[in-house]
Amino acid sequence: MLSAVTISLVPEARGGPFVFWNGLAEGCAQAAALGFDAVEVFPRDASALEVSQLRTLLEQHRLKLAAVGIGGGWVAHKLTLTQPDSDRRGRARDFIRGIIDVAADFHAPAIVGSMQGRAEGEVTRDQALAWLGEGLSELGNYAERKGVPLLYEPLNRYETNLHSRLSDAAAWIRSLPTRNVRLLADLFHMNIEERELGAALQSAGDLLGHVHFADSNRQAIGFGHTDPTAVIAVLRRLGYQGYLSAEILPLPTPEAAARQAIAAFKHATQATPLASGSSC
Ligand code: LER
Ligand code: MN
Repeated sequence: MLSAVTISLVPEARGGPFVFWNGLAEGCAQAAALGFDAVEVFPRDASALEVSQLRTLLEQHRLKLAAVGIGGGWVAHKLTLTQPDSDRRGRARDFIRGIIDVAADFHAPAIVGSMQGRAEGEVTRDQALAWLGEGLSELGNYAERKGVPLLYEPLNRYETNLHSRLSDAAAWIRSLPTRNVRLLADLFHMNIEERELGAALQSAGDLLGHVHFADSNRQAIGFGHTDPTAVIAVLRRLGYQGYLSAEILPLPTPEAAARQAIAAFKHATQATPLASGSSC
């Protein structure tokens, strides 16, 4: 398993669960200094991502790109795959294709989280799921042609009413006419929605494509009350070799959050003792 830490490039997302906020250069330098394997980047849109700068920084710091979040499409542009206006749904797909193009150049997947939207107003849940399924199928196949999976992330009930549990989402994804959508398991959302983290991860099985490594209070693992032991045990049983990515609040400071996240990752995956001052 590999470690990753988040960098947000979206000013409108301030207050959100991302560790580094001061640009790619500073975020990559700090991630590398702390020993992360990769960064997960949250751009405003595809055109706002400085691809050549990112490539240089990743090479310079020997980092990989773990994934690219597409939530900027919702936060900054108010687009989702399930809006009643077909023109806006089309623009949402275009937006996501743009991110897939950029991410695929780095062999990284794009993440459909908040751009899944929700059923509300005139849009029933069945209708929203039909639109979401069409969107993910088309975009999943598009990503497949680029050689990368597409990640779909169930969110807690306060963020979506479409899929909030991994087992429901897994069954639904298996019913779609694409074989290229994988599940993102965010331990923060799961702490709200799942009866038991290990069993939920097990239900995702080989669909599991990415993990957001966040504690119950959305801080670094060890700052809340999640016991990562069972999580890691199940991930090992599943043969999961992907990322545990710290999509967490930058608390008490970005550096302290990142330091705790990498200490907890090493402790959980390599049985490394935690540095004094850390807990988990
Ligand atoms: C995105 O990865 C996520 O977890 C959402 O809660 C974004 O707010
Ligand atoms: Mn997440």
